Amino acid sequence: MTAEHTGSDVDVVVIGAGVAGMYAMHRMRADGLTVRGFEAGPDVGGTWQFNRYPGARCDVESVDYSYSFSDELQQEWDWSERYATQPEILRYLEHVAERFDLRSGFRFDTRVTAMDFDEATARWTVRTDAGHEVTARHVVLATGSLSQVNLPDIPGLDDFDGRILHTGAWPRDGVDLAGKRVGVIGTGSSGIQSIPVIAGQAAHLTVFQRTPNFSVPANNHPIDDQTRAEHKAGYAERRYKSFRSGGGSPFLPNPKSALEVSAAEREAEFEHYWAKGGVLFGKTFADQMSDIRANDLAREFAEAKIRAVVNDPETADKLIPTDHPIGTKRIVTDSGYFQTYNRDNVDLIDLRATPIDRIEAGGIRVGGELVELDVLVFATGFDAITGAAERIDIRGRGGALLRDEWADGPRAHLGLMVDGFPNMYLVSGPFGPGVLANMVLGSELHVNWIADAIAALDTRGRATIEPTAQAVDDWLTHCAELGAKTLFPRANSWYMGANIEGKPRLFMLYAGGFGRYREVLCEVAADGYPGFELAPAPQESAAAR
Ligand code: N01
Repeated sequence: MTAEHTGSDVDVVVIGAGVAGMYAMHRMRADGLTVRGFEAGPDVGGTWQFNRYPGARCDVESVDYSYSFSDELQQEWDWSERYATQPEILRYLEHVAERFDLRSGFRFDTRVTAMDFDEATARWTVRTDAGHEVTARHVVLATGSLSQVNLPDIPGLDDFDGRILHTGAWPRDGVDLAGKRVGVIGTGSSGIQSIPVIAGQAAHLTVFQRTPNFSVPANNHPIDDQTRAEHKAGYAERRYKSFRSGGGSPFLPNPKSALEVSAAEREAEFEHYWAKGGVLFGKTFADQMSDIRANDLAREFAEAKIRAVVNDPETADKLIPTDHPIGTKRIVTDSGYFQTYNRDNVDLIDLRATPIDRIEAGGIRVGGELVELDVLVFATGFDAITGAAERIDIRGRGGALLRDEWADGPRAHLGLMVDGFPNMYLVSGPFGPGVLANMVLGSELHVNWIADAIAALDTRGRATIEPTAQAVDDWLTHCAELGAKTLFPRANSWYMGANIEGKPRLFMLYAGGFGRYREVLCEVAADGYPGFELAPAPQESAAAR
């Protein structure tokens, strides 16, 4: 059992006790570093602690969306379903925390509010809302890319007499929706997952849809004993493939072009990948995400699937996206979403046709009519990728404030480090693969790279690592070029920052594939960190002058 490290000067501060922060605590401790962790929430779990909304589950298969760092862990843990529910994933993360004694390293219910880099000592001072002040050589921001909830400022919100909820901050003790008139605003992954379940619980549900989304049935099922045994026997190969794949799971896209095959083969392939379920539909053809003609074929197939299950053609029309190529917003993985609109107790309001006038005490007024509500659920997403880091007052060299430096768009080399902010590491930061890959393996990859970089500094007697401005510029250009070869920039998605008013619109992910990204990180470490400056401690460099 490792005792809580309460020192006020440590090697590493880890911010966040989600999937990434938990592994960072484990790995850094294993490396013999002193570590202190802070977590704003009441316990471990990050995303899976906060997103407790009805129907929440992962859209990556449980066997893949799990840590690879401990074979004993993956051999001993039993997943019950192909796509795990939020409660099961949280139980898993709690088990990991127990097993590796991670909670003792974190202070919970404690939010980091500020951190400043002192150039004279090459140390960060980290401050919390509970009055802690800790100095550290290194800081790992494991603050999550989808953690800062977006609550739109709709006129009259404060006037509402009923209960207001956000899917990303769902109450820990649950919510009883029985007999209630519920409104859901937002039809992204959170809305689409929760709407069928809320419809089954509430007296009446009104969905306020601004933009329809593509969604593919999960084809979820329990994992039987034989499959579970096969998973466990095959973990080594599964992980090997995942770390070399495009998306961090062991599934390869069909290498063919949608445009080169016969209509019959195309249809059969679409059916095959549709049956695989969820985001895997995006892998049906190699050019589906880069050639609009191929994408149109996939889109038309998905539209027909929607029409086939929605009874009312006018409702089906409203539910079919027309503003973005399929897959340029994350394809949702659903369980009975479109069929929900066949229920008598569900209404769909198209906000493009009839925008919200205002929220009132009794509900939402739309097109002059009051929709009476007891509960209003915001499934309106997150200030993604940059939001959590920008909420902290982070001051790097010369007192530069990170959010000011990022005002025209974030900067980060390899999705990991920012020029002017030495020894500060972002896990799943901007211009990494982010959600285009499996977030658990992505977090492990990042944390391992960070831990190796710290070890390299210590071995070489260097104090700080920091990317050069040129390296950041080059990486941003590279990411923009990769993005421009895809259809992603055509959507007003959170990948583009387009879901938040005033946020710079640019593609903030690395689209070169997880396997290639991993190779780049490995090459940079093996080649002695080109693009980074590894500097001695300031007093040593002063003495040498
Ligand atoms: O958020 P979103 P999310 N008035 O931003 C609408 C991951 N995730 O929480 O498109 C009316 O996708 C907005 O409309 P529009 C996954 O990576 C994974 O659903 O901006 N509507 C949109 O419909 C996912 O991509 C899982 O026009 C407003 C919705 O709210 C990411 O998290 C489950 C509005 C927000 O959709 C984010 O998903 C859940 C307004 N003022 C989440 N403002 C799984 O693993 C916003 N909207 C399955």
